[in-house]
Amino acid sequence: MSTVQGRLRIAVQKSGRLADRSLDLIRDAGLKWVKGHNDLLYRVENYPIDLLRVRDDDIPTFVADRVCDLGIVGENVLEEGKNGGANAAIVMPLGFGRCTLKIATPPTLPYEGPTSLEGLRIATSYPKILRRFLDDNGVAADIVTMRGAVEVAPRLKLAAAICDLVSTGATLEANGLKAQDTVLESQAVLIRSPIAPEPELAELLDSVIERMAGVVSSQG
Ligand code: PRT
Ligand code: ZN
Repeated sequence: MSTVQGRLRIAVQKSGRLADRSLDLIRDAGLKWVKGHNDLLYRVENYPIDLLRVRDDDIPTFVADRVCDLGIVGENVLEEGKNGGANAAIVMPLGFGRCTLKIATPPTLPYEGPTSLEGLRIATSYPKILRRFLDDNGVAADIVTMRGAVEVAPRLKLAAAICDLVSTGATLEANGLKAQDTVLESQAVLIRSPIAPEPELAELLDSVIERMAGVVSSQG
């Protein structure tokens, strides 16, 4: 899918945990946008660039297909979205949106490592990443995919354990669950399309990436 429009596009989360920090980074890199009457698209005034504001889950596909040239998304979403084809590539980690995808268990389940999950049902919003973790550890277990509220699954007897994102740990604690093994460490990353932009935009793309890298490194 090529977009012959003479403008670069950057995909950012419309609202949620990464939305504000993503726009901060883009602003600090020197891009000035105006909010259009169209909520989906913010137009950058000082460069031929548009910001596409979407659900984070859509960002890897948009960037893989070059609907957008760049995107900002959590590594967890990027990993889960990989489809075996030409995927978006990570340009650099951005140092925000940090979290850890963890196995967590109720006190009634003795846990001594991944093999303790053998034959059990595990609830998660990240079935592909969890399956790879289980396979890597030689564990056969059932996965129940839930869109949200994964932490209530053990109480509802939907699953014996869960695999969910953790940042402060407050959600696990409130639900009487204990964090166990780490399945994936994640943070927001800048991704770029495997498909090059029109030649006249290539230099601009490189310079935007360079300026974002400068902002990230200045933040330590
Ligand atoms: O609407 P859209 O689909 O765009 O947003 P979303 O609801 O799918 O995602 P959102 O905004 O919740 O999160 C966006 C990204 O932020 C995630 O993909 C992660 O990369 C990152 N992130 C960082 C987190 C967390 N920290 C986090 N704590 N995403 C989710 N959580 C949830 C977690 O699932 C659990 O429910 O927060 C709860 C745990 O938090 P603590 O602090 O209690 O441990
Ligand atoms: Zn999402």
